[in-house]
Amino acid sequence: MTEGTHSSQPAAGARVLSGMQPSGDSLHLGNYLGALIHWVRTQETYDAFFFIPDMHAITVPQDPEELRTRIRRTAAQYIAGGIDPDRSTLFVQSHVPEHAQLGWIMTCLTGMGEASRMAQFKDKSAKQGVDSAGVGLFTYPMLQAADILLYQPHGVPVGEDQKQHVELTRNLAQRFNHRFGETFRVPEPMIPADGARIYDLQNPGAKMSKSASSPNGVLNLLDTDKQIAKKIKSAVTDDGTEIRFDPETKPGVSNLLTIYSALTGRPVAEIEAEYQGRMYGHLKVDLADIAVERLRPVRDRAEQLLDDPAELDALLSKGAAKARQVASATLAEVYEKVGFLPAH
Ligand code: ATP
Ligand code: LTN
Repeated sequence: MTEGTHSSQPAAGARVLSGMQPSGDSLHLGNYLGALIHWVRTQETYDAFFFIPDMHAITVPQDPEELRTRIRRTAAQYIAGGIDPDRSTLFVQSHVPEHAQLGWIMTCLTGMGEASRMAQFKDKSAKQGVDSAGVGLFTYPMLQAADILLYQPHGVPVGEDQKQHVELTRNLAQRFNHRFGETFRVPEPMIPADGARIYDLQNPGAKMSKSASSPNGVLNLLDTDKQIAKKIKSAVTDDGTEIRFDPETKPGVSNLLTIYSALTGRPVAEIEAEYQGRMYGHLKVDLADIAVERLRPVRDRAEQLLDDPAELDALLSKGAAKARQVASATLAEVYEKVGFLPAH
């Protein structure tokens, strides 16, 4: 993870925090290569907190049983993808009530104008019509600011699409500090410079997303070997035959090269050189093998964890207890600063 436009690398030992919504049955390759593997790397040097923003998930309608399943599935995939619950603090947002409590204070600190400028709200509310969008979708970024500020992190490892929310978080932290006295650390977004942005395999003009129109373009971490191989082999490629990284004229092949490079750690130029004079089919067959081998242990481990939900729940409640220690100290200071009376 290197410098983005205005993100800087926190020092060793610093704290980082991030989360991904439990909005699908499986994370996809974009979540894995664009977020999860970077989180895993941060564990080496930082005091890392990773959580499952289930309260954010209900900003759009959810089926209760399905949501419960998806929270566990997301947790299992965090761990299977390499998050070590002994090293990092892994927890579920709704287990730590301080998120909602600080979220309210952040909401009161935010202007209507600045909230209206949030791109994710504009996109998501446009999909369902602004009048029928829930107010929670509007206040989503303020809850996200609370998620972050409660833990006083130095850095927030996220994809480019979350930069605006981290920017709002910084503004709210500075505003609070200015109004009530120094309280919050102002966190930096940590946006991977090599930020593998993964595109839909069937529609390489759109990012790979849980809400994609066709399931064939989305490679899920929990797909079977057969599904993984099939999706890669039937990926849309471009006119011509040359295997060259050129997102403008060859978005399909470029996406496959990005995935190849991210899965193997080899530079794109080296892969291009290896496939010089060979056909798209060769690249796809090899990449299918690489993806199957790489994702199999992740899926197997996730399934193993999901076979024992009681054990998984116990792990999550241990994480929540650790998280609450930090969150409750921050919230107590905030309550005192805004002028609330002590409860006892
Ligand atoms: P949705 O379709 O519901 O918006 P999503 O699949 O786009 O969901 P998010 O939950 O918004 O995923 O994102 C979780 C994390 O994964 C974020 O840090 C985001 O930057 C990263 N991410 C999501 N999609 C991609 C992608 N296609 N390529 C790289 N990173 C991605
Ligand atoms: N909005 C983020 C999920 C999220 C998050 C956070 C990420 C909620 N709270 C706090 C980092 C820090 C998303 O959609 N990926």
